[in-house]
Amino acid sequence: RNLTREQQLDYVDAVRCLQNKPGEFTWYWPGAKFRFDDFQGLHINQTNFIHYCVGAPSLLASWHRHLMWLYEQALRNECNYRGAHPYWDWTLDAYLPDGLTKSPLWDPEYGLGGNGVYVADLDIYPKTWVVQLFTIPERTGGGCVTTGPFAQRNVSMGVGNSTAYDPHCLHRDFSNVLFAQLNNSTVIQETMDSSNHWWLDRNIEGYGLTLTGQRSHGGGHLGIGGQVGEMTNRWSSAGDPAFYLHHANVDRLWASWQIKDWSTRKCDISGPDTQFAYPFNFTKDIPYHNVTLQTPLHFTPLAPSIIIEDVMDFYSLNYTYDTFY
Ligand SMILES: *[C@@H]1O[C@H](CO)[C@@H](O)[C@H](O)[C@H]1NC(C)=O
Ligand SMILES: *[C@@H]1O[C@H](CO)[C@@H](O)[C@H](O)[C@H]1NC(C)=O
Ligand SMILES: *[C@@H]1O[C@H](CO)[C@@H](O)[C@H](O)[C@H]1NC(C)=O
Ligand SMILES: *[C@@H]1O[C@H](CO)[C@@H](O)[C@H](O)[C@H]1NC(C)=O
Ligand SMILES: *[C@@H]1O[C@H](CO)[C@@H](O)[C@H](O)[C@H]1NC(C)=O
Ligand SMILES: *[C@@H]1O[C@H](CO)[C@@H](O)[C@H](O)[C@H]1NC(C)=O
Ligand SMILES: *[C@@H]1O[C@H](CO)[C@@H](O)[C@H](O)[C@H]1NC(C)=O
Ligand SMILES: *[C@@H]1O[C@H](CO)[C@@H](O)[C@H](O)[C@H]1NC(C)=O
Ligand SMILES: *[C@@H]1O[C@H](CO)[C@@H](O)[C@H](O)[C@H]1NC(C)=O
Ligand SMILES: [Cu+2]
Repeated sequence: RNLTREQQLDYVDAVRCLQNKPGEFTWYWPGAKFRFDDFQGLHINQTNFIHYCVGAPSLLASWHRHLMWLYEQALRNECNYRGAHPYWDWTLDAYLPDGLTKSPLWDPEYGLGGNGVYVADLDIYPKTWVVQLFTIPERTGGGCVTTGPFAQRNVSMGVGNSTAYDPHCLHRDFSNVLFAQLNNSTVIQETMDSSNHWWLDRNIEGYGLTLTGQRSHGGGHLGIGGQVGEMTNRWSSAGDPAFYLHHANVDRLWASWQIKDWSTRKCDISGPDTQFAYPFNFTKDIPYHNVTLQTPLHFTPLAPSIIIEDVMDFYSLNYTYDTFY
C-alpha cells in the first residue's frame, strides 16, 4: 500500500519475469521448469530442516532471511528490478472488517490477485493437498485464483512435498478469523517483548500444531492458504508469490526485535537443531542440540551454504526497512 502504482507494477512484472525464465536446476528438481520454481523447489527440499527448529537452519532467523536475500538478488540481477522488496504489514489489515479480503495486496491490477473461487467440497482434491490437522474456521475459497497477474499461470510443483512436475492453478482459501490472529495486539506485543531469541522464535513459530497454537507466521500462511491453498502447505508454500511478502514481514519483525537491543541481539541465536524437538516437542520428546552462530544453513544446489552468523546483521547484507515495529 505504500508503493506507488508504478512501483507495484514493477514488482509484479519482476516476479512474472522470474516465472517466465527457464529454471536452472531441473536436473535436481524435475518440476522446477521456471526460475521462480527454483526457489519453491529449495523450500520444498529444506522444509523438514527449517520449520519448528530454529536450527539447522532456523525458520525465521537465518534460513528464510537468506532465502529472501537470494530471491531479491534474482529479481534485481536477472529481472532488472530496481525497487526494494516489499513487505506485507499484517497489522494494517488484521482487525479491519474483512481485513484480509480488503487488503490492497490482492488488487487485481496492481497487486497479487485475490482469493480462490469458493469450493465447498474439498474431497475433490488429493488428501495430501488438504490440511488434515484441524479445520480452518470460516474458509471462503479453496479453488483457483481467477484474478490478477498470476491467474493464468500454473504452479509447477506441489501441493505437498514432491518436486515432480505437477502443474495446477494457484489456490487460495482466505480465512479472516484465522488471519486476525496475526495481530491481535497480544501476539505482536508478546513477540516484541521476547527476552531472547529462544522466546522470539517460539512466539513467531507458535505453540503447537493446533489452531490456537498459531502465531504470526502460521496466521499469514493459513489465513491466505486456508484448508487447501499453496500458502497452507509447509513444503510448497513458496509457489504463491504472496509467500515472499509474508516472509519479508516475518524478517522485518525479527529485525525490529533485534534493533531494540542491537549489541546483544545481533548475536543472539538459539533453538533446536532438530525438527519438533523442545520447545516444539508437541507430541513427544526428541534429542537435540542448540544451534550456534556457526551452524550451517543449506541452499543446495541454488546457492552455497552459509553459517547463521552470516545473516545475523542485516545491515551488513546491505538492506534495512523504512519502518520497524
Ligand atoms: C504506509 O502506509 C500506512 C497506511 O497507509 C501509513 O500509516 C504509513 O505511515 C506509511 N508508511 C510509510 C513509511 O510511508
Ligand atoms: C531434495 O531433493 C533431492 C533431489 O530431488 C532429493 O534427492 C532429496 O531426497 C531431497 N531431500 C529432501 C529432504 O526432500
Ligand atoms: C512426503 O509426503 C508423503 C505423503 O504425505 C509422505 O508419505 C512422505 O513421507 C513425505 N516425505 C517427506 C520427505 O517428508
Ligand atoms: C495448467 O495446468 C492444467 C492442468 O494440468 C492444464 O490443463 C492447463 O493447460 C495449464 N495451463 C497453463 C497456462 O499452462
Ligand atoms: C490472540 O490470539 C491468540 C492466539 O494466536 C489467542 O490465544 C488469544 O486469545 C487472542 N487474543 C485476543 C484478544 O483475541
Ligand atoms: C493491530 O491492529 C489494530 C487495527 O488495525 C491496530 O489498531 C493495532 O495497533 C494493531 N496492534 C499492533 C500491536 O500492531
Ligand atoms: C518437551 O520437552 C520439555 C522439556 O524437556 C518436557 O518438559 C516436556 O514434557 C516435553 N513434552 C513432550 C510432549 O514430550
Ligand atoms: C538450549 O537453549 C535454551 C535457551 O537458552 C535452554 O533453555 C535449553 O536448555 C538449551 N538446550 C540444550 C540441549 O542445551
Ligand atoms: C554490501 O556492500 C558492500 C559495499 O558496496 C560490499 O562490499 C559488500 O559485498 C555488500 N554485501 C553483500 C552481502 O552484498
Ligand atoms: Cu513460512
